[in-house]
Amino acid sequence: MTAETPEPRANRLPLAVFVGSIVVLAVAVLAGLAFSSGSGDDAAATPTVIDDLAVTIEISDFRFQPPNLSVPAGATVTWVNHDEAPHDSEARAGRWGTGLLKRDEEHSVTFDQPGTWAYYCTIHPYMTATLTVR
Ligand SMILES: [Cu+2]
Repeated sequence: MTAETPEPRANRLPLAVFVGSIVVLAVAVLAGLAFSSGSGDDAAATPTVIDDLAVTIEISDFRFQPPNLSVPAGATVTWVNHDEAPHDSEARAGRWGTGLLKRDEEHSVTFDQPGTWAYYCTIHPYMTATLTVR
């Protein structure tokens, strides 16, 4: 009566499927978090003020770093993509863009005129950032 009998094999399969589903769900949630962390207010972050005339913006983990950058007029800004995924940087106003950057590719743009540029990745539009030329 109290003796435990091993479950027949056939009854274990649904448990494996259940556990497998939990794992898949957990991965999906984590992936969702990763995506949500790459969206939203990056462009509104506190500006990183740089005085150099040569500045690099790293694209990594689906983010532009720094996401809000201020540079002096005449600065050359270089975007470098460190992700496996391709990215680009395109001004919302459409005046400039880096073109498609595959992993480890880079593109430089020189900004002579003051202004504030909102830009984003056209492949992943939730990747947003701001560049101010002062
Ligand atoms: Cu992208």
